[in-house]
Amino acid sequence: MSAEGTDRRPQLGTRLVGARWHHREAIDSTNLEALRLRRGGAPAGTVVVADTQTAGRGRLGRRWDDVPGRCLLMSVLLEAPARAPGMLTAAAALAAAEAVEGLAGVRVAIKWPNDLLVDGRKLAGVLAEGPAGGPPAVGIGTNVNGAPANLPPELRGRATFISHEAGRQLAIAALADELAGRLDEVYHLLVSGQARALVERIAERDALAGRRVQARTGSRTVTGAALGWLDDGRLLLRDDDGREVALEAGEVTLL
Ligand code: BT5
Repeated sequence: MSAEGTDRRPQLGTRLVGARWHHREAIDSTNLEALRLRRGGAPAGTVVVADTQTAGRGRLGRRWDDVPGRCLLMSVLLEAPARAPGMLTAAAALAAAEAVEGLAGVRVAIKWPNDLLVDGRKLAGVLAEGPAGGPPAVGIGTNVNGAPANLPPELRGRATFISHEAGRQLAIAALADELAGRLDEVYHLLVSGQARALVERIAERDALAGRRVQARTGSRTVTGAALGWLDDGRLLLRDDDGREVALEAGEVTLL
């Protein structure tokens, strides 16, 4: 594959995603690599996939771990900052959930704002990041062929893999292509003003709606019932005093 990456859109049947496709054996972070490529002139739709990351990134400075060669670690440069940044994360989470369901037949729940869960265990996470106000890289890490025991001890009780759930291995390259195709489709919905349709598909897999939760956002804690996602990516809650609260960012725990 050339250093400039290959245009795989004809093969993938996509409009944007896959405009350049880069594979790295090992890299610090596919998000960081995608943003470096952007600074070197890479176009929107550029994809970076790696076999392993040496400094995989989660939110708020947290780590993303992988088992080399057994996880899909993928980042995509998108075109423009979304008016509702949370929706880029939502779009990527939906694309990943639908890709896993389509290829592996495993039912996946989406937990606001960025987690994919199977029976409460984390299968994948999404991190959108980029220069302030600028177009972002959207990174998706998915555990594919392995078992929780392959991960660091502190994650074993909280994580799972597609193969562990499906009872069979999945070709990581096939999952990458499927995810690229689905992301292209949902991103198009987002930029063409159809966020409602996207949120309806998330609602079918919402891990929180109707559940009692505690949400922490900044220094604030809200306890109440999760009502669901809004069209701009915020989470709507009804707190214990009966007030509706919409959260832009934060951590949610099921009570
Ligand atoms: C996320 O953050 O879930 C975002 C993960 C994004 C990873 C992708 S991989 C491709 C791209 N390049 C990057 O460098 N990052 C993106 P957060 O919600 O903050 O969750 C992080 C937490 O998930 C950690 O603190 C661990 O508890 C847990 N975790 C880490 N690795 C995991 C794994 N492989 N499976 C399940 N849970 C994991």
